[in-house]
Amino acid sequence: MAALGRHILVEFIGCKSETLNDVALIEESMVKAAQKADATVINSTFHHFSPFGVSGVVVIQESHLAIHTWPEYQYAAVDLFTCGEHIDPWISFDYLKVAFGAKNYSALEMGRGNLNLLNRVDFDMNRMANQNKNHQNSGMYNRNVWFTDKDDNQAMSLRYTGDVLFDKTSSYQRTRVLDSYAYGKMLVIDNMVMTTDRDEFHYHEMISHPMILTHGNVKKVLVIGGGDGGSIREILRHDNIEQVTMVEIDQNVIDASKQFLPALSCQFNNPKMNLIIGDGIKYVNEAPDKAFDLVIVDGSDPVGPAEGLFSEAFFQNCYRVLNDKGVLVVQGESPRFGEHAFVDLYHCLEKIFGKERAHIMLFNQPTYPSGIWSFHVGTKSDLNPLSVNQNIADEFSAKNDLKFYNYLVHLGAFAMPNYIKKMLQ
Ligand code: SPD
Repeated sequence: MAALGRHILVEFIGCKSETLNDVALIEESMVKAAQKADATVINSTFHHFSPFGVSGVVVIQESHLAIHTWPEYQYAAVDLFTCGEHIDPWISFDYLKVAFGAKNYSALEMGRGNLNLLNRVDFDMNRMANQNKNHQNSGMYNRNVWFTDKDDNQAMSLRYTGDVLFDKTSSYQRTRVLDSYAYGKMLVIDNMVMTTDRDEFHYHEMISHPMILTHGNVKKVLVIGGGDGGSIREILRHDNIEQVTMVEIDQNVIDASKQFLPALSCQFNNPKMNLIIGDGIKYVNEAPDKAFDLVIVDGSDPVGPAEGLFSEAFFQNCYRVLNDKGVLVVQGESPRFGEHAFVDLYHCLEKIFGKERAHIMLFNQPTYPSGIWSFHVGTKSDLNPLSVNQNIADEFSAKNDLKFYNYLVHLGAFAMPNYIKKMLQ
């Protein structure tokens, strides 16, 4: 029977009760089930009932997957609805059967939109879009598609066009570029916002200028990660710099940025660049002692391939490869969104560099969950981040037409609110 969509009504019986009451696990399984079938996930929303049970839906480009669970009966009712030739909803079915530990099941497939019963009419999207292009609020073509970066309790969402401009999965991670309405092109790795066209300058100016200007004579730099190119763009504004070695684990990140974030990826061909596609942890392990003035860790969050970038062994090696006046700057997570990683990192650098030589910069980053983010700093000498020269900092800012960094922003970044001071004690 030729039909527009395939709808499988599933009964999963004898599932594990705990699984059917775990809203995060169910959402993750449903999203994975969609991805396994090669569907494009647009959004998901899940809800836990009191005292137990979960309801939720995953909206996919090709329709939706929905569920309601009754843990007390070890039962889940699932709808798998897909349109289009290339998606097989039975792949999602097979995945969920295992994920929920179903001892028994029944499933009924229906063709939806039987083509023997339907007549096609002349519905020309392009013509109608042209007619409506001045009616921004008509809502007709404004798809309401959101990307959400979240943990179990907090989230940051950005509305985007629904188009995925770049989508590649390496053995390390999935890299995407989405087109957001408020912040332009957005680089996403494994469901976390890495950077966006319109607020990237907060992050990239702050990861580089405060400590380069404080040091005053940085020549050799090592950047771990940073494949979007934003950090090297800022680092290379400093005339003293002789060489920047960048070790990025995933070529896909560089490719995505070169294709869709040209304002960030504009310095990869700079003759001072030594770009290595490889494992930054291994590189630092093997690098000679005292080889760099500055090491910048522009990594992702401490999950997946970036987890090792938050380990003590890695920072011990960073310390070793810095020369006697060397400085380490590390992407330090958020005191609000990643409190444990934030605190642990501070204590780790405090242990390696010494109490007086571990510092934190705070800055706002609108597109990261909670909006507040940090860089952690370790200095091998008694370099005081507040000793930066005001004229030099402000002249550098003005000459380069910087959008975020200036002398007072520099000073303010090192000021810790009292609740964060307490957190760090
Ligand atoms: N949650 C985002 C953590 C920051 C990751 N690094 C971003 C790379 C920008 N160059």
